[in-house]
Amino acid sequence: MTLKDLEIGKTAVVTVVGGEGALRQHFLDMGVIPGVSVTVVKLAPMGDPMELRIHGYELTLRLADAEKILIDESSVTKADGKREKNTKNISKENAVTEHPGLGEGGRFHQKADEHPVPKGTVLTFALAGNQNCGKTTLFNQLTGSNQHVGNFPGVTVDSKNGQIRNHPDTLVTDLPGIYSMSPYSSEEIVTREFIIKQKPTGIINIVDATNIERNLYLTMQLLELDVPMVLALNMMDEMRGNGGSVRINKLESMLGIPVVPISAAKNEGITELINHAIHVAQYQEKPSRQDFCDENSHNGAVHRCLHAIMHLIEDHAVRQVFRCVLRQVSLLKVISLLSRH
Ligand SMILES: Nc1nc2c(ncn2[C@@H]2O[C@H](COP(=O)(O)OP(=O)(O)OP(=O)(O)O)[C@@H](O)[C@H]2O)c(=O)[nH]1
Ligand SMILES: [Mg+2]
Repeated sequence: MTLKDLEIGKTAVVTVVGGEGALRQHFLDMGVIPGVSVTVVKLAPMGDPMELRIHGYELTLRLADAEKILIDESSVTKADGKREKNTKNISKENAVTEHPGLGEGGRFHQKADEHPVPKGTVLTFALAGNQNCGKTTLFNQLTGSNQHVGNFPGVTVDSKNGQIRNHPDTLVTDLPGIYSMSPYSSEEIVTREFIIKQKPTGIINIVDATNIERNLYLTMQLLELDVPMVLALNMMDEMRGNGGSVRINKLESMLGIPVVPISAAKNEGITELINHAIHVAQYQEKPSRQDFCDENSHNGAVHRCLHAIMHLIEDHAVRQVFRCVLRQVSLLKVISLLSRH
């Protein structure tokens, strides 16, 4: 049975994620993975696409794509109709948490590694996060603009620049939502190209606090870029409204970057976020962790496997880069020869 055949209001467990190449990767990036429960919320008026609920958020899929996802027929149940919230693992005992102030980020990184940018340099920030996590709402708060905000994914399709209020030497760029650094749609390519090619001085990674697990997939990939980064944990008003809380300190020490709880819609925590973002960019405080491999997990088996594979492919990756450079050099030579004759 495929996801396309699941009736409205029914829930089932995904068994096999089909499709090939970029499409399959896109399914996985969006959280459609074997073992996950998925509920059909509704169909569009013409019957296609279908709106699904997965990991507590809404996802829209074309029927032709849903057909590529197999579900366990015996797992089909009627949904209770309530929106699932990811609050089950959130402890209330840490509702009020202290977290490092400015300059205390040294807890997570070596001061000796800092390379402050020269005074007067324009600090450029990319607003990066999943679709519909509140990037544009935050952009409007930061810059005083009035860009279009909407409660559905894919509202922003191009980048927009603005200066952070009262900080003339800054430029912040609102970007289309992205699930991972392997882009699928053209809007996602805009975001990836901006982050990789424009090399912003800092990244403000917006994470939906009501959907931390799914959002952190992109966070992990952004951390690997080794660019100064702050995590803006948005929608805290909704999280609190659900009776939940987040252990900010723990999250910070696990990720090795400042985490600032905010509500972009209610203008809460924005000044603190700006101060942290400017601080990490100014002092080029890079994330302190990139390797999240736990040496003790499963007696170190996962750690050994991952590092063994990394070791095996490292020379191939270097060779690939070397080949690309050689190809470009030869191309330049041909062009210069042609232009001489
Ligand atoms: N409750 C609550 N809602 C918020 C908050 N921030 C944004 N929203 C709402 O979330 C929805 C999405 O906001 P956008 O700012 O358009 O999100 P986006 O990340 O720019 O979305 P895309 O451009 O589509 O990727 C809107 O309905 C906002 O009003 C917040 O802090 N709390
Ligand atoms: Mg937007």
